[in-house]
Amino acid sequence: MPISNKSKQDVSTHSESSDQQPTVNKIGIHALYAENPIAADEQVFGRKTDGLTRRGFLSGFKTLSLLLGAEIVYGRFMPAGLIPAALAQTETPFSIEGKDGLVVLNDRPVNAETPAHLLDDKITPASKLFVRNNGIVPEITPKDFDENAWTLTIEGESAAASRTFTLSELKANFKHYTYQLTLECGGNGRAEFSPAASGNQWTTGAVGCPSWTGVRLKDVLNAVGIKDDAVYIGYYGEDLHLSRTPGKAAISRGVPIGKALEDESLIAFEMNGEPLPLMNGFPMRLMFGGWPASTSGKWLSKIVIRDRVHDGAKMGGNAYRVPCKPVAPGTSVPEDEMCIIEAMPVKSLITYPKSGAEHSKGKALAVRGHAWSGEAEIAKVFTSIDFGQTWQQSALSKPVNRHAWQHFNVDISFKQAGYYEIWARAEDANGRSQPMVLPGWNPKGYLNNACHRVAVKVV
Ligand SMILES: Nc1nc2c(c(=O)[nH]1)N[C@H]1C(S)=C(S)[C@@H](COP(=O)(O)O)O[C@H]1N2
Ligand SMILES: [Mo]
Repeated sequence: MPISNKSKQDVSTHSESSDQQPTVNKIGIHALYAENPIAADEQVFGRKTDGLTRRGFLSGFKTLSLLLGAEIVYGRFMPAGLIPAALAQTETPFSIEGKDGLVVLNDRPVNAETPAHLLDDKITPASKLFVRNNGIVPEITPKDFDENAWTLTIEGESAAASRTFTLSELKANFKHYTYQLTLECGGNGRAEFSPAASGNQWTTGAVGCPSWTGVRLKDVLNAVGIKDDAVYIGYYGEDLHLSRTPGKAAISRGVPIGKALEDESLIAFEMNGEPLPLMNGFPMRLMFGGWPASTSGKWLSKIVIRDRVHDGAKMGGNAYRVPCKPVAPGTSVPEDEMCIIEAMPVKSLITYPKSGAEHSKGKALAVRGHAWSGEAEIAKVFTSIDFGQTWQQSALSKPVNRHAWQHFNVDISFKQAGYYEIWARAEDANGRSQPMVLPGWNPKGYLNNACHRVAVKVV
């Protein structure tokens, strides 16, 4: 299975110091591991593990250590079939106006993610927020933009009336609120699924947590009037379907009315005190913190209040839905056994050090990152440097508001020089945590909240 995605790291870039077989050069390391992780271990690194524990090394320890440039100190615990974190990162620079250091996954439509170390800020700057477009970005010129010319219409079976507001009216007639809200694509982490899931091969960077200013969706919906039978809202934006068919939506998703009426659910027109970047939905978008970002409609022009689950584009089939009950990898699941993704699961990201960093043995390494969950506040974050054998609890901040990510930091000491992986694992107030390996397989590769891993070479 050849892969064409240019962000996939080709093993050939690491081949100089190793004795790999030539076939490896034709296929990316993720694809190779996705096909058969144990065979990939052997093919790439000559690695064999204990058949019972599936950890450690019967062979290949030297090759892999050589490739990583240091001895794998906790090698006896290293799980089989796991791409070393040092080799799993992607590094293709991307340039779109106003974005800095993002990695391109696709340019038609534009999709770009942020390398973990560039998400180090507590409040994600606009230049570091990922971009996920399903269609063609509307032709709007943010400079000299006329706020009287952009309208938002509220209608639908369960709207008491149909009303249209200009952006200036929305800004003038409703109170403004500011919240820091986590925006994460439901497919963040998809690259690791096996069998491989189609779609953008996000690694860890389809997430960010800027500060958003706007009006409360509930204030606007209540001003129009919500009928008693309302169950859902749906959005429409001004982007075009890739086919450029007039009137055909690229995406039109929504949330249950309960989520729509939360205080933090916004019609947002500012990110970090500035107008939204065009790519992130200028001049206004929905913002539902902690839910799949596909619910946060960009270039917003219409909201429908529905008496049934919204049935717009990408609400059905395998789109943003997962099997209601766990299934074996590769299973084909009937429509009626698929459930819409609601809150995103517990997750964390190490933003310092950058994976692959060198650190000197003499001093402790100050590790930091963020943790979040769409369901509940994060209660604890742990890190491990021995492939999950032991865990150290880190310091953790409170969220500035509901659905904002939290920050953790911990000083880690290393007794011996060598190759290490730092793993992070968060746990929320309901006791829900992150798996160390891939969670439940689903056809489109959503909801991968496996522990984040970064490589560190201690010298
Ligand atoms: N109108 C519109 N809204 C949209 C999309 C889109 O393609 N069109 N993509 C959705 C998806 S799948 C995601 S992950 C987020 C991405 O938001 P961002 O590009 O601001 O990071 O926007 C959501 N809202
Ligand atoms: Mo998404």
